[in-house]
Amino acid sequence: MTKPEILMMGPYPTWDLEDLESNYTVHKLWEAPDRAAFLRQVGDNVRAIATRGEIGASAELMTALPRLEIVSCYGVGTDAIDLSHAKANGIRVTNTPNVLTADVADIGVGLLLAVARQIPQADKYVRDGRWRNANMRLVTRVHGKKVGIVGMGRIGVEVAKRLAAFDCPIAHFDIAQWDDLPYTFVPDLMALAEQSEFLIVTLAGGASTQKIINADVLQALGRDGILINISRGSTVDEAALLDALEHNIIKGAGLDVFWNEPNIDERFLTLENVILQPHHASGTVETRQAMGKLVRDNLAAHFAQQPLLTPVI
Ligand code: 8YV
Repeated sequence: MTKPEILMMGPYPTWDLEDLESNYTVHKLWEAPDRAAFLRQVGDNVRAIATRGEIGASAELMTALPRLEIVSCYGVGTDAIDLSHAKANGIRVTNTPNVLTADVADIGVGLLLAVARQIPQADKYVRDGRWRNANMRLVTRVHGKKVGIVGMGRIGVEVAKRLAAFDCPIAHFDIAQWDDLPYTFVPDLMALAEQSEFLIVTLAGGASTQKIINADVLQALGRDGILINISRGSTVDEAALLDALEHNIIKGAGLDVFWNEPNIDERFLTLENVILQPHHASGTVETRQAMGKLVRDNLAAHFAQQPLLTPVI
């Protein structure tokens, strides 16, 4: 039997690639020197796309694949996939929810601790031999501080659980109010920023949340405030954030995500009050194995005409 042909948008770990290559004919778009020519060459036979959260799949790409049946996304965020095009053309879409939630929440808390307690700076302080001459400057406490969570989905709830254990009062803002949560709902983002010492963004990306963290929100968070972003770069107005960090409008930021990844704005690189992560919140061996398995299981279910495990549409 001939193997179904799939288009991979970006690299996956070897354990996934080996498995995919034994079940499918895999076309690696990221390795093609001329993307358009490659798509003209293989596009007619491609029945599935295996993509990643931050790469997605555009309408233009899907249109170049006339036999496309399914887009399987290695990631929970589907904001970079043109879902309305997929829906209109009967293309199924799957993602990898749940398996990465706890890891992303862990990094949210880790970044907060790293920024407030200046853990990377302290490490450098010891390595540079400066400890021998003087004690390090004092840093900011985390436990007991007021936390505002922007976006109370699966990841927001896990961040809240963790910081509640740090005795932090938790408040949150979201488009919809969840009545069954034991945290204060604040229906106005500006009010949440004003009352919070730490603001943690866990929203989904997309047009409705684009630049929701703007200059006014950062001003409201204030000079003692810390911003953590583990959502999408698009949720933050990056020019406003850089200005806020450069002029001490806020105290600091911990960022896993950016506009224009991986070629981030170089102004971040010279700032002392920001901790940077390479979009790696779900990047543990355990979680990436579970994400890859879910991508593969969704594809296998589709080609066996079984129900999809985690359908988006
Ligand atoms: C992954 C993500 O880093 O889940 C998402 O939406 O963006 C991340 O977990 C990414 O999809 C892996 O390439």
